[in-house]
Amino acid sequence: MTEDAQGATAMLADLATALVSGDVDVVDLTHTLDPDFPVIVLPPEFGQCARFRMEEISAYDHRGPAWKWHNFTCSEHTGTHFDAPSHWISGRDVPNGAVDEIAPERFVGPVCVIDCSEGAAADEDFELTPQVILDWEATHGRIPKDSWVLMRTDWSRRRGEAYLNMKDDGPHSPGPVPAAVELLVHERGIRGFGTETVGTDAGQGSHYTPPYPAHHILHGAGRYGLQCLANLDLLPPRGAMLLAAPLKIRNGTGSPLRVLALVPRAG
Ligand code: 23J
Ligand code: MN
Repeated sequence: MTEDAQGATAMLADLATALVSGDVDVVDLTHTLDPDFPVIVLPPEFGQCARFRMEEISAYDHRGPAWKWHNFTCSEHTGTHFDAPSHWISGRDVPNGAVDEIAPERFVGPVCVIDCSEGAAADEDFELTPQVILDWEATHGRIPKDSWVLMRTDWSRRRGEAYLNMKDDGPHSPGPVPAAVELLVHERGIRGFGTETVGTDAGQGSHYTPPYPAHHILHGAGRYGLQCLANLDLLPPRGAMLLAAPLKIRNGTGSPLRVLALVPRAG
């Protein structure tokens, strides 16, 4: 073995030890998939996303005496889910832009968490601006290239109608302004951007230029999205490792998934 390979082997052994001892926690950032979990609602002239549905095939009964199992249906964009570049027109020609084409090493990587929970509590249309990012960096250091950036809002604690927060003029929820996504993608070179809300964009994101700037800019640059995340309050601002591997759906534009974070124990 080379010295590098020995070092990497030792590092993985240390990780295994840390996982067993609890020095590294595994934190689940995923909502439970069930029919009540809200899905995005678009204006009525557009096609709509399906909620999660489950039907019993058998339950240790005449349909299958020793086994229980279900069929389920949902959208690629139902529940806690991954957005691939091919989801958006700006990313339609991005190489390896569908979930089945993305290289597996892209599914494991470092993560930064920008806490916008106070702002979002005060203003349901709270905007993540470049200044919020620069303020975060002044405290925590520059966002490393190829990391995930997650916007914490505590929106995941909302239930029922309050989650989509639909008003006469459409949904209201926090999200990034175009210049913030430009900064993250083109100046910091992030891998992807994730939120606790139903989209990577603000509820009113259709009114920006370009419309839905997170989708447009991220996917146009071959970057990824994560939505409907939970438990972001359990993550440190930096230093955690994100595991987010979508289902391998041929030509899939996204997928529900289990999102996990490896988090060093505090203190
Ligand atoms: C389609 C159109 C607009 C949006 C979305 C989907 C999502 O948020 C999504 O789940 O990717 S904003
Ligand atoms: Mn999506």
